[in-house]
Amino acid sequence: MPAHPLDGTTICALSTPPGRGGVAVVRISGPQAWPVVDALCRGKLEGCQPGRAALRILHDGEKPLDEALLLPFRGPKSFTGEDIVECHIHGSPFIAQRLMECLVDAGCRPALPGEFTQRAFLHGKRDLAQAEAIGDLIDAEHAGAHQLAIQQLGGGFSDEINAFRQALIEYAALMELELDFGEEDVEFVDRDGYRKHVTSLLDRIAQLLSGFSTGRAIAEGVPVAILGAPNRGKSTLLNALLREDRAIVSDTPGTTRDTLEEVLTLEGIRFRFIDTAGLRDTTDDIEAEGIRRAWAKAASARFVLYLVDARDLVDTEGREATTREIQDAAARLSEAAIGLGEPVGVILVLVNKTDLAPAPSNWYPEGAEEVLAISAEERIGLDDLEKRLGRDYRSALAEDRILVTNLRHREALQRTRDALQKALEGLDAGLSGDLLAVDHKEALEQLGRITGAVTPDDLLDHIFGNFCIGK
Ligand SMILES: Nc1nc2c(ncn2[C@@H]2O[C@H](COP(=O)(O)OP(=O)(O)OP(=O)(O)O)[C@@H](O)[C@H]2O)c(=O)[nH]1
Ligand SMILES: [Mg+2]
Repeated sequence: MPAHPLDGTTICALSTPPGRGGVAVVRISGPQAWPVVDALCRGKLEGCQPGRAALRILHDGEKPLDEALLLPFRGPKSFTGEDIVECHIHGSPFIAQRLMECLVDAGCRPALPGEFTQRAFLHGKRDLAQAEAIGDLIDAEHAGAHQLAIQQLGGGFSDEINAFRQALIEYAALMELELDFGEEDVEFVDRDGYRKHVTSLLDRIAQLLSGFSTGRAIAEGVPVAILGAPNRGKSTLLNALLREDRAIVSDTPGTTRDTLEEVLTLEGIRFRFIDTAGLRDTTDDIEAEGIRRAWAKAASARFVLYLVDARDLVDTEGREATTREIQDAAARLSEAAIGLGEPVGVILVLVNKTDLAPAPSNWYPEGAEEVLAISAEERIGLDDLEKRLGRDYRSALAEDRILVTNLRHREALQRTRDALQKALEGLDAGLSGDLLAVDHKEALEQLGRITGAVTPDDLLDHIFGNFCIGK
């Protein structure tokens, strides 16, 4: 069980990655931050100005340990809201280790993961959603994830949640009044106004929730499944997209037996391309398992690239058979996605091997969103495919839309929605204010959990426990 973060202790941590480097930063936060470092540099910190760097010799007992650049801050004008000293030392693991030992000997405590950010939250420097965004920012490995985290850190999402809460708090107060005047049967809450307000709030929450899968896909990588009968060129396409000979390609149908997933970032959006086993009826158990996995991956993908062979589309009969095949696949995928409670992925039909036969014009099989002509082997049409895949995600990011990516936030929004819906039902049933207040307050509480206005301690420990030490 972590120590309580506001227990009056002074914490210290190496905030840069362990190991050798040009510079390492050791951070100290808490009431003893200044005096402890002051002692290490023999009384030469106290006179320093907060926010101004000072070059000082840090001592380890009698001996100099390092020449360090000290950056002191005075709370509340600091990241944590407490007194802080950052020691920028030379990046030697030995110096960092010794400095940490000296600090602990002087009464500091090594910080727990995320404890600096947790203190920032508890001192009101950041709300919870913003504090989580710091974690996401540190974890961001590609442009899309980075942009989402920066947006959330900016506080737009928190502002919106706070505005929701503010309006609900006013209604809650009026409901309380009705409770006080319970005997006299007066209504302080304007029922129509309340209904309108809650309905528009529900619309906005629905919008935020529907953006979740987009936000999540951007943060984690957009899953794109490559699907189709054997020999259509699925593995060739994966290799062509990756520009690397990753999957085995051969003209033997049934070459790919298992799913194979590779990550690729295209113009800032990260994709997870999944090559799958060719779909066909088979009596081979292993192949059948591969095909089952292919369907499962496709059902939860945001895009399904359904490959067909241009040579099968040269006559009407072939086109009709392929159309039926795609319709069946589309029906199967949408049923599976609904079963999973996921949005149905976009099916792009790729007419492959157009180096061998022309792609038919005016052929739009039902169930497919678009038809693109490509040659995986000759790398024809791949630019258009890449553009199409990134289009919606790039524009979602460009519009600066608020995209919920955090599961915890989604859950709180869902519970808010459920509670507000119940309140509306209660309103329709003519419930009195005190009864409405129960669901209404539940909605308020759930919203409050997002920004941390309402937070059980175990939730905080869970959130900050996933951070790195020193942040
Ligand atoms: N001419 C031509 N041949 C291609 C093209 N794409 C793939 N091929 C060939 O088609 C054959 C099958 O390719 P694969 O990529 O192994 O096909 P697959 O869909 O992965 O097949 P399975 O793994 O068996 O399901 C190979 O001989 C490829 O070289 C293309 O655009 N043009
Ligand atoms: Mg293959």
